[in-house]
This record gives sequence, structure tokens and C-alpha cells, in this order.
Amino acid sequence: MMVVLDDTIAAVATPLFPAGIGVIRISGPEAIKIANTVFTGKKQVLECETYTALHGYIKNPETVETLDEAVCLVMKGPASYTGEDVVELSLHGSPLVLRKTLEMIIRLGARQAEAGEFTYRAYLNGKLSLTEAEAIHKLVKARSESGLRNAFLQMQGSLRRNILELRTKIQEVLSNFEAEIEFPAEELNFLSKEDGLKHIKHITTACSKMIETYQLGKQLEEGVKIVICGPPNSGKSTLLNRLLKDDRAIVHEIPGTTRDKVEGTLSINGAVIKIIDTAGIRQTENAVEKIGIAKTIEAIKKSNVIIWLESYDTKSSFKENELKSQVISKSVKKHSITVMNKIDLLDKNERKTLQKKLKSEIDIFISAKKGWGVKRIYMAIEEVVGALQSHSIEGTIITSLRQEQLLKECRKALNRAENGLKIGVSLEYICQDVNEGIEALNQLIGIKPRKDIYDLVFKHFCIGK
Ligand SMILES: Nc1nc2c(ncn2[C@@H]2O[C@H](COP(=O)(O)OP(=O)(O)OP(=O)(O)O)[C@@H](O)[C@H]2O)c(=O)[nH]1
Ligand SMILES: [Mg+2]
Repeated sequence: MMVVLDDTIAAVATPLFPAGIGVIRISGPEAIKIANTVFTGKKQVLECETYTALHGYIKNPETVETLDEAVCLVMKGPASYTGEDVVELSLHGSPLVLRKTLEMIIRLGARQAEAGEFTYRAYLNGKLSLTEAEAIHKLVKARSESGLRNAFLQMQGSLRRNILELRTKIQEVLSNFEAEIEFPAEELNFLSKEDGLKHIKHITTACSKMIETYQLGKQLEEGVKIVICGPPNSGKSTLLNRLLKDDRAIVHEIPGTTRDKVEGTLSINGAVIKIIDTAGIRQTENAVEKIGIAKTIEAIKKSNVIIWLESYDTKSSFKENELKSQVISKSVKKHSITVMNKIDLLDKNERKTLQKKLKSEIDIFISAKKGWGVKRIYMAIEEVVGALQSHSIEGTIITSLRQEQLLKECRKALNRAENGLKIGVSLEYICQDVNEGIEALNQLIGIKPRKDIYDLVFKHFCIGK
């Protein structure tokens, strides 16, 4: 996108559907003049002090027709969101009136803002860093409280601070190496090879830790995915309905009822949880069921937590036990909760014997039909989510693919430097690698950013942001 900062942009900043109020934002050198023409209050907009709100009316300057009652807020640059003169007109939220008013503003010389252009200008004018801009986008889009909290932390600059710290550490290593190249004969106290290696290792570990938080950030934002899987007829759909308190999935005594994935959303402690019911896993010749099972395996791969549900009456054949261990072993890095269902079919003594026998294999015994033990499943989910959330409180979490890729670039460059040091490559080459690491971090926080940064970061914003 071409950046012409001497033009004035405008957009409706609130969603275009009937609402209490709707806001039109104008930014640029002509913002105040244009607002003065469309808005008539007790005072001229031109005479307003910065950060004052005026009550008045939106009028068509050509026909003098009054369109709406409004409040006009004037914020003069540089102390405004974009750093330029900004006017926000709050109207009643009629989409038609908002659109007509915006059209007038555009006829008076403003240009329709592109998506994210206000924030892009704020960034170009040094009002916020790249990572803070990304955080604003996340904040507007956040669907869960944890996602919101993380976006807010990032907006306040915590990610930027962490990256800057990391960058300082790399720069220290670099300047040591450079000094050694410059003054090879001097008996100065440069970083020894061992210490250099130690520092680099430290930095790559920090990069890795941040990279790991990407998945976590995504989970908190999009929702933690929990898949219910297990043999056919074990009561998976019954459990889904029970957890959602809704008749979402078809329950039937015929094994192989569920073919497509059935999903529902829960909110536990402010986190969004997506629960997915899947086709029962077994060896089958039925073509449709086979597709269903393939979908189950796919869902397991994409999930964060699996609930393996079996029931004491679905006598697992040898093959199915094998399938179970395959599923569980595929999920070693995930949280898995193993559950035994239909204990209502047993009497008290049988139940006790079964629980004793399967103590090491099964985490929770339930009856999905009667609702017994289901609270313990909620508790287990709560525990997993709590663990995820505590991470987000402890440290900053990266939330965009762009951030993840640049951290990986940094780590890769430093790994090269590390290997080079180990095998005695000359320091000039090592410095090149270290420099590349620094460059990746520069890109991340927007120091000397690439030309396509608008496409990478701002394009995804909504218009008016
Ligand atoms: N007695 C008893 N029956 C249950 C329980 N849970 C489910 N059932 C019954 O078991 C049968 C299968 O239940 P579903 O929920 O459809 O099982 P599923 O695992 O989704 O089965 P598929 O979709 O075929 O893989 C139905 O007749 C349910 O009513 C339970 O806790 N106790
Ligand atoms: Mg089912």
C-alpha cells in the first residue's frame, strides 16, 4: 500500500448494524476542517481545544438537511491515536445515516480508510510499536478472557520489552566478537569461546520458550480443543450432550452412529473450550464409517486434550486395544483423560471391583446417562485449562504467525553461529549469523521493518481501526 500521510482518511469505526451509537473517525490534516463543515454545534469545531466534546448536529452542507444529533470529539495531533488531527463523530447507530455522513465527509476531500490504516498511521508516527499494533488487532478480535488478557499485556508493550532484552543480549555477544576481530592482538578481556557459546545457548533457549507459547496463545484465543474419542457405542455422544447440557449429537444403541464430527462450545473460567465428539474407532469395512474414523484421527491430531472414553460393556477386541494405544501414544504430548462409562449397569460391589482393577488405566469412572462423575470431568478440564492460563500470567505469549516465524529465523541464525563457533569457523562469518539473528528481532518489533509490513500486519484489521 502507498503511504501518503498528507491526505485525510475517514471510516465508520463501529460495526454497521443498528446500535445505540455509531462512530465515524476522521484522521489527517483536513480532519478538523471537514468535521467543521458537516457538524454544527454551539461552537465551531475549528475553535475547539484538543480533547473537547461538542454536542450538535450532522448537517448536509449542500441541502442544510439535518441527518442526526451527534457528539464531536476533537483530538489534535500529535496527542491522538494516529498522531495526526483526529475527529470522532458519535452518531446514533443507524447504518444508513452513518453511511450517508461518511459519503459527505468523502465528498469534502477525505478518503475512505483502508483496513487497519488508522493503526498503521499510528505506527508510522511512532505512537505504537508493531507488536503493540498486532495486540490491538487481537484485543478487538479476542473471544475469550484469557485471550483478552494476553492481548492487553502485549498491547502494553511486554512482548516488545522481552524482545528488546533478548536483542541487547545478542548485541553484547556481537560487540565482543567484533572487538576481537578489530583488535586481535590486544590482551583485552573478550568473551571466551565457552562463554560466547553459553550466551548464545541461553538466547536460543529463550527464543524456543517464546516459540512454544505460540500454540498456547492460539489455544487461549481460539479455544482449547478437546476431542472425545474411543470405541463405538461407548457413550461419547451422550457425554458430549451431557457436558454441553444440550441434545447436540444423535445418541443410538447401534454402534457407529456418529460419522461426522459434532462440536460444541463451553466456557470454563473465562477460557473458551471446544468439545468435539467423533466417530467411534474400530476396524470396519463400511466405507462411510472409514471416512468418519479418518476424521476422528485428524481431529485428535489437531486437539489439545483428548478424552478417551470406553465403556465396560464394549468389550474391546485385541485390535481395538491396539487402536487405543495408537491414539494414546500419538497424544503423548497432549493431555489425555481416560474415562470408563456406563458404570450404572453395575451394582455397587461390581463397581468397586472394576475401579480397583482398572485404577492404573482409568482416571475417571462415570455414567454419562445418569450424569454420575461428570463433575469430575469438568474438574479435569478445569485443571488443564488452569495450567494453560497460568503460563499466560507468568510470561508473554506470542500470538501471530509472523512473530513465530521471526523468532524461528533468529534461533536458526544463532544455531548456525553456535555450530560455527564449535567447529572453529572464522569470527567474521559467525558475526554475520549473529547479525541475522538481531535483524530478525528488529523485524519482529518493527525496527527498520520490511516494506511489506502493511500487508503482513495491518491489512487484517477491520476498517476504522
Ligand atoms: N446404561 C448406560 N447407557 C449409556 C450410557 N451412556 C450411553 N449409553 C447408551 O449407549 C448407547 C450408545 O451411546 P452413544 O452416546 O450414541 O455412543 P457413541 O460412543 O457416541 O457411539 P458411536 O457414535 O456409535 O461411536 C446408547 O444407547 C446410549 O443410550 C451410560 O452411562 N449408561
Ligand atoms: Mg456417537
